[in-house]
Amino acid sequence: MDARDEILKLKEERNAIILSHNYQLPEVQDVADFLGDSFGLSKKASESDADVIVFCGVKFMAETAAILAPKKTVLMPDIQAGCPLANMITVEKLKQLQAQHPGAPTVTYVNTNADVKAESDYCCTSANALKVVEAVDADEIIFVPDKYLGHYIAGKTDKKLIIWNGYCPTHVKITAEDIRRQKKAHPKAEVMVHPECTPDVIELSDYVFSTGGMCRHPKESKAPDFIVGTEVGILHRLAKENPGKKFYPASELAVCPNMKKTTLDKVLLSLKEMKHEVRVPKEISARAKKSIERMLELV
Ligand code: CIZ
Repeated sequence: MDARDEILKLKEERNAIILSHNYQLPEVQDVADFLGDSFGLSKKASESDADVIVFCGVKFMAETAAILAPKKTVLMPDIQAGCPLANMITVEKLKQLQAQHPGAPTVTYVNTNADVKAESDYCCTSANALKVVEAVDADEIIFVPDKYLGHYIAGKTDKKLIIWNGYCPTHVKITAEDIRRQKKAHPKAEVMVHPECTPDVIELSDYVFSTGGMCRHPKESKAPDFIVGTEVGILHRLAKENPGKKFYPASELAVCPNMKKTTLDKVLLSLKEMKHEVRVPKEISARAKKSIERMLELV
Protein backbone atom coordinates (compact mmCIF):
# COMPACT_ATOMS: atom_id res chain seq x y z
CA MET A 1 0.00 0.00 0.00
CA ASP A 2 1.44 3.42 -0.85
CA ALA A 3 1.46 6.39 1.54
CA ARG A 4 -1.68 7.91 0.04
CA ASP A 5 -3.72 4.69 0.41
CA GLU A 6 -2.46 4.18 3.94
CA ILE A 7 -3.46 7.74 4.81
CA LEU A 8 -6.96 7.24 3.43
CA LYS A 9 -7.37 3.98 5.37
CA LEU A 10 -6.12 5.45 8.65
CA LYS A 11 -8.27 8.51 8.15
CA GLU A 12 -11.35 6.28 8.19
CA GLU A 13 -10.18 4.31 11.22
CA ARG A 14 -9.47 7.45 13.23
CA ASN A 15 -12.56 9.36 12.02
CA ALA A 16 -10.15 12.06 10.88
CA ILE A 17 -10.24 14.77 8.25
CA ILE A 18 -7.26 16.32 6.54
CA LEU A 19 -7.25 20.07 6.04
CA SER A 20 -4.70 21.59 3.69
CA HIS A 21 -3.80 25.22 3.29
CA ASN A 22 -3.65 26.56 -0.28
CA TYR A 23 0.16 26.84 0.01
CA GLN A 24 0.84 23.15 0.76
CA LEU A 25 2.74 20.73 -1.50
CA PRO A 26 0.61 19.35 -4.39
CA GLU A 27 0.59 15.78 -3.04
CA VAL A 28 -0.59 17.02 0.36
CA GLN A 29 -3.34 19.13 -1.25
CA ASP A 30 -4.43 16.08 -3.23
CA VAL A 31 -4.98 13.95 -0.14
CA ALA A 32 -6.95 16.63 1.73
CA ASP A 33 -10.67 16.66 2.42
CA PHE A 34 -10.71 20.44 2.31
CA LEU A 35 -8.41 23.09 0.86
CA GLY A 36 -8.57 26.69 1.89
CA ASP A 37 -7.25 29.63 3.86
CA SER A 38 -6.49 29.43 7.55
CA PHE A 39 -9.80 30.77 8.79
CA GLY A 40 -11.95 28.83 6.32
CA LEU A 41 -10.18 25.62 7.29
CA SER A 42 -10.59 26.31 11.00
CA LYS A 43 -14.31 26.80 10.43
CA LYS A 44 -14.40 23.45 8.60
CA ALA A 45 -12.67 21.90 11.62
CA SER A 46 -15.33 23.23 13.98
CA GLU A 47 -18.27 22.22 11.75
CA SER A 48 -17.04 18.70 11.02
CA ASP A 49 -18.10 15.51 12.82
CA ALA A 50 -14.53 14.21 12.75
CA ASP A 51 -12.74 13.42 16.00
CA VAL A 52 -9.32 14.17 14.59
CA ILE A 53 -8.19 17.10 12.44
CA VAL A 54 -4.88 16.76 10.61
CA PHE A 55 -3.99 20.37 9.86
CA CYS A 56 -1.49 20.75 7.03
CA GLY A 57 -0.36 24.34 7.33
CA VAL A 58 1.63 26.34 9.85
CA LYS A 59 1.32 26.55 13.62
CA PHE A 60 -0.96 29.58 14.02
CA MET A 61 -3.45 27.93 11.66
CA ALA A 62 -3.61 24.70 13.66
CA GLU A 63 -3.95 26.81 16.82
CA THR A 64 -6.91 28.66 15.29
CA ALA A 65 -8.51 25.28 14.50
CA ALA A 66 -7.90 24.14 18.10
CA ILE A 67 -9.50 27.37 19.38
CA LEU A 68 -12.60 26.93 17.23
CA ALA A 69 -12.83 23.15 17.72
CA PRO A 70 -11.67 22.61 21.33
CA LYS A 71 -13.21 19.14 21.68
CA LYS A 72 -11.33 17.71 18.70
CA THR A 73 -7.77 16.45 18.51
CA VAL A 74 -5.85 18.78 16.20
CA LEU A 75 -2.63 17.32 14.79
CA MET A 76 0.17 18.96 12.87
CA PRO A 77 2.30 16.59 10.77
CA ASP A 78 5.35 18.84 11.31
CA ILE A 79 5.27 20.79 14.54
CA GLN A 80 8.26 22.88 13.41
CA ALA A 81 6.20 24.53 10.67
CA GLY A 82 5.96 28.03 12.13
CA CYS A 83 5.19 31.43 10.65
CA PRO A 84 7.91 34.11 10.79
CA LEU A 85 5.30 36.85 10.27
CA ALA A 86 3.28 35.61 13.27
CA ASN A 87 6.47 35.51 15.35
CA MET A 88 7.24 39.16 14.57
CA ILE A 89 4.75 40.32 17.20
CA THR A 90 4.76 39.07 20.79
CA VAL A 91 2.40 39.72 23.69
CA GLU A 92 5.05 41.88 25.36
CA LYS A 93 5.55 44.05 22.25
CA LEU A 94 1.82 44.34 21.66
CA LYS A 95 1.23 45.43 25.26
CA GLN A 96 3.90 48.13 24.88
CA LEU A 97 2.21 49.39 21.72
CA GLN A 98 -1.19 49.38 23.43
CA ALA A 99 0.26 51.34 26.37
CA GLN A 100 1.57 53.96 23.91
CA HIS A 101 -1.90 54.30 22.33
CA PRO A 102 -4.42 53.99 25.14
CA GLY A 103 -7.97 53.81 23.85
CA ALA A 104 -7.03 52.55 20.38
CA PRO A 105 -8.54 49.09 19.83
CA THR A 106 -6.31 46.36 18.40
CA VAL A 107 -7.15 44.60 15.14
CA THR A 108 -4.96 41.56 14.68
CA TYR A 109 -4.41 39.67 11.46
CA VAL A 110 -5.23 35.95 11.74
CA ASN A 111 -1.50 35.29 11.07
CA THR A 112 -0.59 35.61 14.74
CA ASN A 113 0.00 33.25 17.61
CA ALA A 114 -2.94 32.50 19.92
CA ASP A 115 -1.52 34.49 22.87
CA VAL A 116 -1.37 37.62 20.69
CA LYS A 117 -4.95 37.08 19.52
CA ALA A 118 -5.92 36.78 23.19
CA GLU A 119 -4.61 40.33 23.83
CA SER A 120 -6.46 41.74 20.81
CA ASP A 121 -9.91 43.25 20.48
CA TYR A 122 -10.64 41.97 16.98
CA CYS A 123 -9.15 39.38 14.68
CA CYS A 124 -9.26 39.84 10.89
CA THR A 125 -8.32 37.94 7.76
CA SER A 126 -6.79 39.37 4.60
CA ALA A 127 -10.24 39.03 3.00
CA ASN A 128 -12.14 41.02 5.64
CA ALA A 129 -9.48 43.35 7.13
CA LEU A 130 -10.94 46.48 5.51
CA LYS A 131 -14.49 45.62 6.61
CA VAL A 132 -13.33 44.99 10.17
CA VAL A 133 -11.32 48.25 10.34
CA GLU A 134 -14.26 50.22 8.93
CA ALA A 135 -16.73 48.61 11.33
CA VAL A 136 -14.69 49.08 14.52
CA ASP A 137 -16.08 51.98 16.52
CA ALA A 138 -12.85 54.04 16.71
CA ASP A 139 -10.91 56.47 14.49
CA GLU A 140 -7.49 55.25 15.62
CA ILE A 141 -6.73 51.53 15.45
CA ILE A 142 -3.66 49.43 16.24
CA PHE A 143 -3.09 47.00 13.36
CA VAL A 144 -0.66 44.07 13.74
CA PRO A 145 1.52 42.42 12.56
CA ASP A 146 1.75 42.84 8.75
CA LYS A 147 2.82 46.33 7.66
CA TYR A 148 2.00 45.77 4.00
CA LEU A 149 -1.53 44.55 4.66
CA GLY A 150 -1.80 47.47 7.10
CA HIS A 151 -0.63 50.02 4.50
CA TYR A 152 -2.95 48.56 1.90
CA ILE A 153 -5.93 48.92 4.27
CA ALA A 154 -4.79 52.37 5.43
CA GLY A 155 -4.97 53.51 1.79
CA LYS A 156 -8.63 52.51 1.63
CA THR A 157 -9.95 54.01 4.88
CA ASP A 158 -10.04 57.42 6.54
CA LYS A 159 -9.16 55.84 9.86
CA LYS A 160 -5.69 56.20 11.33
CA LEU A 161 -3.90 52.88 11.61
CA ILE A 162 -0.97 52.39 13.96
CA ILE A 163 0.82 49.68 12.02
CA TRP A 164 3.32 47.14 13.36
CA ASN A 165 6.50 46.60 11.37
CA GLY A 166 6.02 42.92 10.49
CA TYR A 167 6.07 41.34 7.05
CA CYS A 168 5.91 37.95 5.37
CA PRO A 169 9.42 36.95 4.20
CA THR A 170 7.89 34.94 1.35
CA HIS A 171 5.63 37.65 -0.09
CA VAL A 172 8.39 40.28 -0.01
CA LYS A 173 10.40 38.09 -2.40
CA ILE A 174 7.95 39.12 -5.14
CA THR A 175 9.27 42.34 -6.70
CA ALA A 176 7.82 44.98 -9.01
CA GLU A 177 10.42 43.90 -11.57
CA ASP A 178 8.97 40.35 -11.45
CA ILE A 179 5.51 41.71 -12.21
CA ARG A 180 6.76 43.87 -15.10
CA ARG A 181 8.67 40.90 -16.57
CA GLN A 182 5.71 38.55 -16.29
CA LYS A 183 3.30 41.12 -17.74
CA LYS A 184 5.60 41.51 -20.73
CA ALA A 185 5.79 37.73 -21.19
CA HIS A 186 2.00 37.25 -20.75
CA PRO A 187 0.32 40.45 -21.95
CA LYS A 188 -3.21 39.01 -21.80
CA ALA A 189 -2.85 37.85 -18.21
CA GLU A 190 -4.63 39.42 -15.26
CA VAL A 191 -2.39 40.10 -12.29
CA MET A 192 -3.68 38.97 -8.88
CA VAL A 193 -1.52 39.69 -5.84
CA HIS A 194 -1.86 39.13 -2.11
CA PRO A 195 -2.08 42.17 0.21
CA GLU A 196 1.03 40.91 2.06
CA CYS A 197 2.99 42.01 -1.05
CA THR A 198 4.89 45.30 -1.07
CA PRO A 199 3.08 48.50 -2.23
CA ASP A 200 5.02 48.71 -5.53
CA VAL A 201 3.88 45.18 -6.41
CA ILE A 202 0.29 45.96 -5.40
CA GLU A 203 0.45 49.12 -7.53
CA LEU A 204 1.15 47.05 -10.67
CA SER A 205 -1.62 44.51 -10.06
CA ASP A 206 -5.15 44.27 -11.43
CA TYR A 207 -6.55 42.64 -8.29
CA VAL A 208 -5.56 42.35 -4.63
CA PHE A 209 -6.99 39.16 -3.19
CA SER A 210 -6.74 36.81 -0.23
CA THR A 211 -6.02 33.24 -1.31
CA GLY A 212 -9.78 32.60 -1.22
CA GLY A 213 -10.31 35.49 -3.65
CA MET A 214 -7.54 34.17 -5.89
CA CYS A 215 -9.29 30.81 -6.05
CA ARG A 216 -12.68 32.34 -6.86
CA HIS A 217 -11.72 35.02 -9.37
CA PRO A 218 -10.38 32.90 -12.30
CA LYS A 219 -13.67 30.96 -12.36
CA GLU A 220 -15.57 34.21 -12.92
CA SER A 221 -13.08 35.99 -15.18
CA LYS A 222 -12.95 35.73 -18.97
CA ALA A 223 -9.15 36.16 -18.95
CA PRO A 224 -7.23 33.12 -20.20
CA ASP A 225 -4.07 33.69 -18.15
CA PHE A 226 -3.22 34.87 -14.67
CA ILE A 227 -0.05 36.07 -13.00
CA VAL A 228 -0.23 35.04 -9.38
CA GLY A 229 1.54 37.07 -6.70
CA THR A 230 1.53 34.83 -3.67
CA GLU A 231 3.12 31.60 -2.40
CA VAL A 232 3.59 29.26 -5.36
CA GLY A 233 1.73 26.31 -3.76
CA ILE A 234 -1.60 27.85 -4.76
CA LEU A 235 -0.80 27.33 -8.46
CA HIS A 236 -1.49 23.60 -8.12
CA ARG A 237 -5.05 24.24 -6.96
CA LEU A 238 -5.63 27.01 -9.50
CA ALA A 239 -4.51 24.85 -12.44
CA LYS A 240 -6.53 21.86 -11.21
CA GLU A 241 -9.75 23.84 -10.75
CA ASN A 242 -9.47 25.85 -13.98
CA PRO A 243 -8.58 23.51 -16.84
CA GLY A 244 -7.76 25.47 -19.98
CA LYS A 245 -6.55 28.53 -18.08
CA LYS A 246 -2.91 29.25 -17.43
CA PHE A 247 -1.34 30.41 -14.19
CA TYR A 248 2.13 31.89 -13.87
CA PRO A 249 3.88 32.61 -10.57
CA ALA A 250 4.84 36.26 -10.19
CA SER A 251 8.09 34.88 -8.77
CA GLU A 252 9.35 31.30 -8.53
CA LEU A 253 11.11 32.42 -5.36
CA ALA A 254 7.88 32.91 -3.45
CA VAL A 255 8.19 29.57 -1.66
CA CYS A 256 7.37 29.39 2.04
CA PRO A 257 9.85 26.90 3.57
CA ASN A 258 7.52 26.32 6.51
CA MET A 259 4.57 25.39 4.33
CA LYS A 260 6.79 22.87 2.54
CA LYS A 261 7.78 21.10 5.77
CA THR A 262 4.60 19.01 5.68
CA THR A 263 5.12 15.99 3.43
CA LEU A 264 2.89 13.02 2.65
CA ASP A 265 5.09 10.77 4.82
CA LYS A 266 4.67 13.13 7.75
CA VAL A 267 0.89 13.21 7.23
CA LEU A 268 0.94 9.40 7.39
CA LEU A 269 3.09 9.34 10.53
CA SER A 270 0.87 11.94 12.11
CA LEU A 271 -2.20 9.71 11.67
CA LYS A 272 -0.32 6.56 12.68
CA GLU A 273 1.15 7.94 15.89
CA MET A 274 -1.46 10.64 16.57
CA LYS A 275 1.15 13.37 16.65
CA HIS A 276 1.82 16.27 17.03
CA GLU A 277 -1.15 17.46 19.01
CA VAL A 278 -1.68 21.22 19.09
CA ARG A 279 -3.28 22.54 22.26
CA VAL A 280 -3.99 26.08 23.27
CA PRO A 281 -4.23 26.70 27.04
CA LYS A 282 -7.90 27.18 28.01
CA GLU A 283 -7.58 30.72 29.29
CA ILE A 284 -5.72 31.91 26.16
CA SER A 285 -8.08 30.00 23.90
CA ALA A 286 -11.18 31.61 25.44
CA ARG A 287 -9.83 35.14 25.00
CA ALA A 288 -8.45 34.48 21.51
CA LYS A 289 -11.85 33.08 20.54
CA LYS A 290 -13.49 36.31 21.69
CA SER A 291 -11.38 38.32 19.21
CA ILE A 292 -12.51 35.95 16.45
CA GLU A 293 -16.16 36.15 17.53
CA ARG A 294 -15.98 39.96 17.60
CA MET A 295 -14.64 39.85 14.03
CA LEU A 296 -17.58 37.68 12.97
CA GLU A 297 -20.06 40.06 14.62
CA LEU A 298 -18.69 42.93 12.50
CA VAL A 299 -18.54 41.34 9.04
O1 CIZ B 1 -5.05 33.26 6.22
C1 CIZ B 1 -4.48 32.63 5.34
O2 CIZ B 1 -4.74 31.49 5.09
C2 CIZ B 1 -3.38 33.26 4.60
C3 CIZ B 1 -2.04 33.08 5.13
C4 CIZ B 1 -3.56 33.93 3.49
C5 CIZ B 1 -4.83 34.07 2.76
O3 CIZ B 1 -5.02 35.11 2.16
O4 CIZ B 1 -5.62 33.15 2.71
